[in-house]
Amino acid sequence: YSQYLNNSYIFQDPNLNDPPRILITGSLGQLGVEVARFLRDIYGRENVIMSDIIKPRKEVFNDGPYIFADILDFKGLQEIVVTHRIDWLIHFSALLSAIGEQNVPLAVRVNIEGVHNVIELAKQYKLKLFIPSTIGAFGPESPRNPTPNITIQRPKTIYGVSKVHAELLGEYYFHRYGLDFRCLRFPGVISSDPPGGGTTDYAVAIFHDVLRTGRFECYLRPDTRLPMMYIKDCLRALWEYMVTPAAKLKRRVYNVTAMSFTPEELAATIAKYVPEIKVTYRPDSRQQIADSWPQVFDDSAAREDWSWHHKYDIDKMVTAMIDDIRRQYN
Ligand code: AKB
Repeated sequence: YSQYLNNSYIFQDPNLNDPPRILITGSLGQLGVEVARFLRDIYGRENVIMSDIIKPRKEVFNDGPYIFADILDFKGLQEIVVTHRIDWLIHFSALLSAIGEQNVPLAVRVNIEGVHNVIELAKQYKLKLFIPSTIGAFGPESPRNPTPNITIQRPKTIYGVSKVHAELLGEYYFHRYGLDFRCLRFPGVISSDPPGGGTTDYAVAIFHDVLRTGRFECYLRPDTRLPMMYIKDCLRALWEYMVTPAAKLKRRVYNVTAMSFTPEELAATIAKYVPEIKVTYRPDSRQQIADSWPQVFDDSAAREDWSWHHKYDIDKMVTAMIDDIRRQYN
């Protein structure tokens, strides 16, 4: 990621001389490991502390600091913030859309009570707080093509409800207490690390299955259009947004995206590079979730206010993913 150090944007990052100490919760999920690697490259290995309640693979320990943190234990979190002199909190702990429906009480605890804890913690210790939101924060009553930054939000999953709750609570703490709350609504994020329990996961699983077996059975209909983004764009969006001076921000919650495609279109693009690919379709309960989500995401506010721009379209993403995964299996 050192290419970003040559990017003119970084010269606007006032944090470089005095790097922030960053805690990432739920850091063993799809985004955590990559975000930690990315921010360690910029701010130094020791300044980015990964945390979770799971015992990680050995390599995670070798890469930099990793600690136990239970987001439901407020006192434990206070201790971590004080002991490790935390300045930024990146809060990834959450049950995603499909898995959340299978265990609603747990999703309420992790996704809602967890947010109560980190938001109060961030207020007490004046931390900059990032909580991701999602296309899943919209529902069937929202305009779907395109879905603007501000519109009706009546999600039908507990995941979506918990994300709207986080958005509103964060905005409230910003207005009421001046909390530096920042939130991006991400589309499906595509990376070679497997996600877990989401509705957009097919767009990752297809690469693993096709490159191993040549086949893929998709749990969504071939014409299900959803917004998506390659991991490198996601990491850059998060960091560029975090270092944007507060004066430039007209809001605290922004839609971001890079592309929109259907399973059929993704399969056709992969077939350019893996011609023997065979995809079949067997929709399951995730279809109903996908049918209630945005098809095309309007992220013009992020593009205007802090110059967000994506670099990966579907073709570039597919070639990058094929390279990433071939390297993993070789
Ligand atoms: C999911 O599918 O649940 C997530 C998301 C779009 O937030 N990947």
